[in-house]
Amino acid sequence: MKQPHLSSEQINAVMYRYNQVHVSLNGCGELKEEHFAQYKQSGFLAVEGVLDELEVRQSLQAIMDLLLVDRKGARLQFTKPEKELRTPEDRELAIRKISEFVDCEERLRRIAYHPDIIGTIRRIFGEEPKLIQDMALLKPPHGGGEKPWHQDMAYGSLTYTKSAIGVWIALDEAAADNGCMHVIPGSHQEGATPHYAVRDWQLCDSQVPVNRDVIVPLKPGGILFFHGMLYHGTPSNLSALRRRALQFHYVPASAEKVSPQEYKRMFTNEMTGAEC
Ligand SMILES: O=C(O)CCC(=O)C(=O)O
Repeated sequence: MKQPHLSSEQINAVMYRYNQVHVSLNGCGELKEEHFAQYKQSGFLAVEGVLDELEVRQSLQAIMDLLLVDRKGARLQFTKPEKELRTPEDRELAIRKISEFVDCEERLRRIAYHPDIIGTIRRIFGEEPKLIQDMALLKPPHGGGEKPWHQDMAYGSLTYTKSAIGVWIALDEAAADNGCMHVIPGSHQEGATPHYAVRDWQLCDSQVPVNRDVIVPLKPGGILFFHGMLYHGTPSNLSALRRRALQFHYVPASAEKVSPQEYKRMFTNEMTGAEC
């Protein structure tokens, strides 16, 4: 059952559920063994207040500088051709993603290697983490696009022999109506699932157990740590508020990339032939 003909409003209503709300922990200092055991079960761990106000403010300033002043070495992805974007407001409304900035933007590099983030991941992995991807994901008001349900490890650059961890950091308040994270608790235990090119590289809509969807609202500085196989997605931002976030991915230092053949076997319909 494809949903590409539906409007953003309809997709937000059909593919997402909003009434199961996860309650996050407060600060990495609260993390105990039981929370790491829960991470194993549910595939995610949400913690408010990891970044302080200054770190949030500096991260937002760094992102806006890359977007509006100097991109340095970073990649910018817009929803319209860049040459049509004449004003700062045009650029802000059309930006979707800024990536590959950790080597050129010191303020964001510091966040990627934040001691509380690295310490938490080290406890989950039981070994040193290696940063493999850095990006800012921006959902402008009044239409910032959906990221359909997917597993991050289905994206080739994140497919390693050991499970990756995504670290998603709210820089604006992320709430039900501006595109906060939605997760299917425990779905990482179902393993690699075929993805299809529908609205994006995504799980087949009909295979998403929307009745198990839990939302993870976060305040600025709050973080969602999640397993690379966890089903997750974000609906369109149809509100009047911005939703800007950072997302970093890490793998255990000993992990290696899987071969292209193995990737295809894991994340495409090569084995089953099932269509979406
Ligand atoms: O921030 C978002 O809107 C979606 C992030 C996400 O799930 C991803 O890029 O893998």
